[in-house]
Amino acid sequence: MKLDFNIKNGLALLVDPDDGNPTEWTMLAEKIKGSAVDVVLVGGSFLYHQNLHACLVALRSSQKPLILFPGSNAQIDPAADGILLLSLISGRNPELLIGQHVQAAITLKMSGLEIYPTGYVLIDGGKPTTVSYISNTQPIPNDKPGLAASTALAGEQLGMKLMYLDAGSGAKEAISQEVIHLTRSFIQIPLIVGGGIRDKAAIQSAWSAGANIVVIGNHAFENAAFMQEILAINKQPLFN
Ligand code: 1GP
Repeated sequence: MKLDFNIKNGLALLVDPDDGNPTEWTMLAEKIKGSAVDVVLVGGSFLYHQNLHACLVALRSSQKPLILFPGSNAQIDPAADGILLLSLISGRNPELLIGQHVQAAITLKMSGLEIYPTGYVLIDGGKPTTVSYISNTQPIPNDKPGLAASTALAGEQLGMKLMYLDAGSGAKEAISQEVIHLTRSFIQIPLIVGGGIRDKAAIQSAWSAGANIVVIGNHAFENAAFMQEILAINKQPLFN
């Protein structure tokens, strides 16, 4: 299942394989089927259980594209449809710019996964997140839209096919409209935005600033009412 990320008002649900079990993921897949969710991202910056494969197998019945969002080259599994091949371009850690990719290249080629080369830009979301700790990088300050947008532009010029602005899982503050808007005006490629999004207003705000796809993780799993809202969200009146 190949995914066109260049959609309007797209929604991605991020599933962390460290949370849940096959029964729960199967129930989740049933809920996602036919819902407003366009794509399911699976992965995490640090996984301490070996649940990735079981999670993907259980989520398959959702009939949505399953795309790996890997924290490391250990998170490659052909049971997915594709992988965001992330290069952490806001950081200066060579392992996450090219090192892990070299390690994974042959495995990825053999996997048959659809590869989506993705510029990954961390923006400060008001508190340290697992991803900033694990990646050993500094996020870009949220009040420096020019720096974020220039970083994304450099990624596009280097040939990346998608751009992901992330405040990190559980961020206190979602990425500002200014950052999203300026980045959108600098680049042509599809823009994914996530981190700390906790209500419909924040989703709409990211869409109207130019995000193609908004990623919802933590809060949907902490708050059943929000999960229901996302699954049933009516995107039509929100079109720009
Ligand atoms: C994190 O963008 C994702 O990488 C989602 O973040 O869990 O805060 O929704 P949340």
